[in-house]
Amino acid sequence: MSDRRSLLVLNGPNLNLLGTRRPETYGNTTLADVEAQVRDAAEAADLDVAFLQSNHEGALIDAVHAARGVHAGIVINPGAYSHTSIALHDALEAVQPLPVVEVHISNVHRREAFRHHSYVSPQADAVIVGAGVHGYTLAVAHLAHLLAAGG
Ligand code: DHK
Repeated sequence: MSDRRSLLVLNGPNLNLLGTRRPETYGNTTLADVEAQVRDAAEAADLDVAFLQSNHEGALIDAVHAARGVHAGIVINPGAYSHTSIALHDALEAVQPLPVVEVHISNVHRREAFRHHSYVSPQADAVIVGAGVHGYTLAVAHLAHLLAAGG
């Protein structure tokens, strides 16, 4: 078994449909493609990856809880739960000081007002918005940077 540090990459509801759902907003890249890109970026930083998508709030919360003591950081695109889930906020708070990077593929600030607030952002060390699926690679790079700086 590898003793490399690992990242948990979480995707919330509807992101399993990436590539076919509103391509004008989210692009044509599938979640499988995103996973491959994330694995490449993590490999380059000498990190392992656990990649999970769920349409269920409780499953995402369980995954956050289980990250403690197992993963060195979390990348999370909470999908619409960003805008609704105090429970996800509390779960991320409960696993601090695990570093967290929140990703939104689209620029939520150019979209409907209900997407402008995220309950997750106060728990995130960084928020990457509007960079398309490249945001996941940026998030991995930022976590690698934090881990290299902080040990
Ligand atoms: C993804 C979603 O599914 C939306 O509910 C969010 C986010 C935006 C994204 O841009 O990745 O509002």
